Amino acid sequence: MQCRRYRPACSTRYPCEVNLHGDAAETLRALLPLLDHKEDRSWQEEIAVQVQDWWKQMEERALAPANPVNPQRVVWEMSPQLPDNAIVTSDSGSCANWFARDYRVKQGQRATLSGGLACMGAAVPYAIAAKFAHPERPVVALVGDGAMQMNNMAELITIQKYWQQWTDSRLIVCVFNNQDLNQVTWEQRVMEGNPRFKATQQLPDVKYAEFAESLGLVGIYVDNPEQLASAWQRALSADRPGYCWRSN
Ligand SMILES: Cc1ncc(C[n+]2csc(CCOP(=O)(O)OP(=O)(O)O)c2C)c(N)n1
Ligand SMILES: [Mg+2]
Repeated sequence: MQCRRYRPACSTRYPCEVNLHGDAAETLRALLPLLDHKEDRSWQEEIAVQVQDWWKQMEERALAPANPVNPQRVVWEMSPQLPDNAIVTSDSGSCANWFARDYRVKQGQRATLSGGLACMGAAVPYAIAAKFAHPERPVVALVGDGAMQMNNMAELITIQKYWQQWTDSRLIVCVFNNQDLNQVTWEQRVMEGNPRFKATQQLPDVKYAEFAESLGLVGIYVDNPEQLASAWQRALSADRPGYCWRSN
């Protein structure tokens, strides 16, 4: 660990008085004995209550009725069913919001989002990389239909090529099919008065589950929220990569 008095790059967003450079765990361990224990726990307790309220709010939002399926519920139903060693990846798009809010990461799991909520098309390549790095762990990729059509569909062919090499064959690609570039639609709604440019915003409806089946993978189609839990169960107990598809 090194201590430097001044390094402008480290103070880009918030002014730092002392910049420490080092392995995060090692550095924190070295700092811990220097902290004074505070007797007043009121701030910590307040945050604990707020966190509880947040999860209650997330549950209400996820279970809010929608036709055909509320996308928040897709991730909400996934979360408790994931094994402790699961790895979850998310694409850019509205699924990044549900990944960030509705997935409650457990100790031992790993979660990866394309940096800065930026690059579309990352989720399935990330998931494949995760399978090569950890072939014994189940992996889930959350992907919008726009990102799916951009490049992730082609990566199913890569999965088909390699899945039999993986000791745990589970790689679930969960597609949020809303026939829309929804994240952009929301941005335009909030910032620009909701202009729509159909030529680029309206997406073809693709039979993702059937495409997966045509490759010899499992295809699961869901358009009823009550079937989400059992769809995750099926995908997580399948003997090969699975493919969860939802409408709207
Ligand atoms: C390569 C790339 N192009 C464009 C964008 C801008 N962008 C961010 S989210 C998004 C729409 C994503 O649509 P989709 O994958 O269908 O997910 P949805 O938001 O509909 O759930 C776009 C175009 C980006 N982040 N990366
Ligand atoms: Mg979409």
